[in-house]
Amino acid sequence: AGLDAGAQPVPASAVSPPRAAEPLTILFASESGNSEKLANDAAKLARRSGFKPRVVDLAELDLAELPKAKHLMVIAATWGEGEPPGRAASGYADLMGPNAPRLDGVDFGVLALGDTAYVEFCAIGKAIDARLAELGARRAIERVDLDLDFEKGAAAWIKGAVEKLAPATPEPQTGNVVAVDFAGRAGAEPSREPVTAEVTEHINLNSSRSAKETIHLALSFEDGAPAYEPGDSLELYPENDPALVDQVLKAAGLAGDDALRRTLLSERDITTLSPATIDRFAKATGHDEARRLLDSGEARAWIEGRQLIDLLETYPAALSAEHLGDITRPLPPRAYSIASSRKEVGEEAHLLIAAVRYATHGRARTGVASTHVADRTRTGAKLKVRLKPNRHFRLPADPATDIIMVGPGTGVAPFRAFVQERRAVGATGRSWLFFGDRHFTHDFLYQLEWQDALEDGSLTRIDLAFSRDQPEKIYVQDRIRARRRDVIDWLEGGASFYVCGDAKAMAKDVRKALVDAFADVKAMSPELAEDAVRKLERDRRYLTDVY
Ligand code: 2AM
Repeated sequence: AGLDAGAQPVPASAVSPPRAAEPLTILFASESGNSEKLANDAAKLARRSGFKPRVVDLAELDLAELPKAKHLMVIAATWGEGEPPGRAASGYADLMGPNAPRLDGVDFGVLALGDTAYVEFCAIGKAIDARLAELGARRAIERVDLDLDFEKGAAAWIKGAVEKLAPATPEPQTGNVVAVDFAGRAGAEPSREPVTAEVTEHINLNSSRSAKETIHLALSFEDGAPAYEPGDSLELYPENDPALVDQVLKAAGLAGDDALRRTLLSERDITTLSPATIDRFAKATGHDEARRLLDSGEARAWIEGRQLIDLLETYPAALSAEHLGDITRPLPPRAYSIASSRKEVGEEAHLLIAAVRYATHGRARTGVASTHVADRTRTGAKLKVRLKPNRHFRLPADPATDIIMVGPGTGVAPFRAFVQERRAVGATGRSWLFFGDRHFTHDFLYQLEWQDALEDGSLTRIDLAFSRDQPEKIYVQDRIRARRRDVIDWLEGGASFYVCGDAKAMAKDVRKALVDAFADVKAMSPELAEDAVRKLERDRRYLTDVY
């Protein structure tokens, strides 16, 4: 009882669906949990509308079952450069592949989540939408593609989809039926409301001679820390660089507009440039040249390494404040893996944030949230944060289970939480960390803590890969290869394997090293070795938190 704390009383008909409730399959493909949460929200709403919903992760889909779904709702995220969420990769490949079954008689609709900062915006949702139709399913609901600020659009799409798919003779509906709490305040889940945190520690863990700057941030909370678990993230609501805000205002011919300046500082995304941004810019300004850039097909190449300021300076136009509002999207929060366990740090949460700085097209660029923290936040400052649970990146339920953790750079953050947690509960399972960064002397994040952990036994073993301390690059995957016998031995003993950090290269290279390790140690064919890793993934013993 009381699970739906925020919901209104609902009529009995909606609480107990008719016996012949319509089955509804809600299929999701999720990386960071947004699609999964929406799928669960949709299920709640559908249940109240007389459906018998079944929520299925594309990562676990039995494709042969799909034709039996009469109603199919798909909520699919696109990850990085147009890729499916890692966990769902093989399920997605199967759906796209030649052995996918016919889906005649299935009604479907797709909700696509993505990020317009990437060129292949919502590519996976689009592809699934096309594929389902190709397999003979009937598109009952038009697809909608949503950017990072998806919450309202998603709630509206789900409500519309449930209504459209609803059985021909629906249960009598009242306003209460749709009064679902999309903010996810169900009693069983921790609060996901944004809260204010105070910075109590702000320490650069790299030495002053390092090229890197990685900030250890300790946050405290007036009303207690959000109820996070090791593996969860905190979303941080950043502010833009004031100097960049001023450049944007100047380029738009709006310097001196203080109200707009405040809005741009904390509410609008003034860095991301996408074809959609250029399109909105061309519409707002009637700028022919910007329109020609889009029409020429060169826009994607031009966007590479460029940001909104480049657009404004390349295609000068006098803009109104309203134009700027139309062109930019809301400033999204950035998620960081929590680096602490509440069992060790109490009502605090620790984050590990690497300052992002680089130069492209002759201009210095900075990561919005990371330099907000590194450059414009000090001890005593307030930050707005929100808990982002990640129930797919969890310690084994049994503390006697061994764990192998691979976390170079800031990827080590959740493993500090894991080790703290396992120390606090007196876990008996062994823990093995693979850490890497550039230089031992400058970049060994939390070095003393790992040494302590080795001493007190909460860390059994550490292997280090300092990439730039010798002429040739040495990475964590090279250490895994070198230790492959022990790695496979631990896995055969039931260990779970965790990877956190860079998604583009590192996570793929590490996975490949593990496949190769199986092939070599177990004298398996490459195909069987791949299957062995897939089995670990399916059994949730190979878990990733990558970005
Ligand atoms: P590099 O910067 O010398 O290339 C943390 O950022 C560490 O990850 C650094 O030592 C970095 O090395 C390393 N790194 C870069 N690319 C990697 C990859 N593909 N796989 C594993 N580690 C990588």
